[in-house]
Amino acid sequence: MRVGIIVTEWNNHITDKLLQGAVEELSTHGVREQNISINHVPGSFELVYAARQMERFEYVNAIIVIGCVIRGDTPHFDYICQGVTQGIAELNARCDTPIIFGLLTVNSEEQATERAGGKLGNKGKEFAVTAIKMAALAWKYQK
Ligand code: DLZ
Repeated sequence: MRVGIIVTEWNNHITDKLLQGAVEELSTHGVREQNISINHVPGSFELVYAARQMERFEYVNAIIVIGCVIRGDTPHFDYICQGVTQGIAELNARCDTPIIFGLLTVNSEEQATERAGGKLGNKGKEFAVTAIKMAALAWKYQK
């Protein structure tokens, strides 16, 4: 199994931990390190384009996009969250490769930390398990 991961530089103190959790979980389930392709993008808004390019040009069985958007004082939060959510949903409806939505949308730094290896665990591990399950589903329906 080959898994692509796209991860943001924005809030990298959080996204690096999610990435680490995802990679560890994938290797626990037998995905080899050389079969995990990792790409970085500046921010969450860029995840959709990168996922589309990866879907088109790289052979992977599932793609995980990882980002973290923290609510601020401007409407930017809502625009980014909406853009990424809609963009990834549209790609999933159109493409053959499942794309896993690993975007934390949180109100505070504290909420992000809790989900990136803190008291609520590491969501990166959940993204990895979802990727494996969806890759298996995609394999089942391959024509
Ligand atoms: C501009 C911006 C802001 C305000 N906040 C975040 C954030 O919390 N998380 C994130 O991943 N990216 C943020 N960005 C950057 C945008 O996603 C994007 O990179 C820029 O608008 C350039 O397209």
